[in-house]
Amino acid sequence: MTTSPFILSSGGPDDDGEAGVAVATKPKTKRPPMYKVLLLNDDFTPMEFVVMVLERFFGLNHSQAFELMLTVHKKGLAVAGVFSYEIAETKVTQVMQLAREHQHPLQCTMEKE
Ligand code: TYC
Repeated sequence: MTTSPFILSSGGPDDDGEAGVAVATKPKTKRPPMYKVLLLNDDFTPMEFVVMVLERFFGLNHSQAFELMLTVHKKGLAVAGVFSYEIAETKVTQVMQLAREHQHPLQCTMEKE
């Protein structure tokens, strides 16, 4: 967690010279929350289908996609990418729709980081 600097009012060309309580203002520059898109293992979805999904929707090259597919296969799940809420939701919808069209039980979910 990074800390933003505080701005203190005192001195400076705009100061009115009055004595008073120093006011500290925290600049509100909160980054938007990010979401992990998770791919879940199952016993039926073909490995090559998962590799194709990772290439098509997550921008991985073939060897990166194959490696991540194997991680899901062995560990049960893995993070396919981290995105803003809207982008993550779109990825999940795209994966689930394609899996349904091909009648594969592949599951894809999202989770706040
Ligand atoms: N376990 C599947 C199989 O052996 C392959 C697979 C990998 C399925 C990753 C889903 O998210 C997944 N055919």
